[in-house]
Amino acid sequence: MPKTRLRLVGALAAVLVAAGVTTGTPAQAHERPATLAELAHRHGRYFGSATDNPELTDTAYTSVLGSEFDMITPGNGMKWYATEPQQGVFDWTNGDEIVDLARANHQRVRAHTLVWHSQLPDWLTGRDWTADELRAVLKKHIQTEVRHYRGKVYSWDVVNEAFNEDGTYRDTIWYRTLGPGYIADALRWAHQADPHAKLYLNDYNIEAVGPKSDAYYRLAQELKAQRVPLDGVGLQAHLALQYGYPTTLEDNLRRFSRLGLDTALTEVDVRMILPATDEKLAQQADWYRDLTAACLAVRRCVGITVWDYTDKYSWIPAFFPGEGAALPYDEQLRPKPAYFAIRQALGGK
Ligand code: 9MR
Repeated sequence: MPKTRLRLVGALAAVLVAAGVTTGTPAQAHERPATLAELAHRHGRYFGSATDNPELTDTAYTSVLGSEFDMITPGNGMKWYATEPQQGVFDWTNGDEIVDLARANHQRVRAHTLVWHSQLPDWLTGRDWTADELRAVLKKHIQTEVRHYRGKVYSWDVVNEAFNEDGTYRDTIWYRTLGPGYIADALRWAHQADPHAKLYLNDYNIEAVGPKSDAYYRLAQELKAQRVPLDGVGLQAHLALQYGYPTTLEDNLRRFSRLGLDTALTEVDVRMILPATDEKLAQQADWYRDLTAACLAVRRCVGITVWDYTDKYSWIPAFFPGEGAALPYDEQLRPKPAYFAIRQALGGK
């Protein structure tokens, strides 16, 4: 095209853009700041939040949940006590409610959790089982639940919190009765039931390199060597200002990546001893910024999920009396310094 014609076309385009004619997107779309999900997406990551059924009647809450995040984890609705309250009787009410809401909001779901020692129904914990009986109970639970959500969830936390702090196996009904092989069995059964779901092991206090994360590293190596279908390791990241930041987080994520595994920060919160001061909130913001940057720095760290997004619905005050203020939004659903620090780490304004 000759130069003058080019200049004319350019000028015309500028006029049309100024008039809002050519872009096809409403002018507000450009003014609205990008959401955490959109910012994370630019890095090929997701940004998620846990939620729980009782909160879903709070429309101010669900409005932010539905817009700011692109991955949802049910905090309780898919746990054993909720999904198989009597042996062989399954109840999908709470899990389905969250999956349906996520679908309506075009969000994916990190499903949580199939094999855990906690929040089990009484029929399961209230009697003794032989290994054969318990194996059959576990297989049926896993396969029925995974099949129910087949094609509807991105991933499963298949086994949750299997190790002690010193890296030995946690003494649970599963380990005691079935031995350590229950983990490989659970992964294989889940994979049969939904071959496309990403299968994770998930735990807390494994953000830093240390005895507990070493145990996961060794187990992951073994499982990979045996071709057990393991896709990722979830680092819960329930952090506390008074215990210090896990400075080896990035190295730790990287060593799992090198094994050919995905990693994710799955239940992030950063609690503090109350009252929350400006200083503590600023330190908390630094931690959120740093952990976000650590995930972005490691190729196979696929995303970050906060363990609910607002202090209004955090689990912390009930479990750690005198502590709280752990999440990026305060109890009035106002973004805190931590929220802006995450945005900054994600390259947003
Ligand atoms: O957020 C969950 C809370 O509502 C429950 O009361 C609690 C019971 O243990 O479980 C919470 O979620 C846990 C998650 O399932 C596994 N990692 C630790 C989380 C916080 O306890």
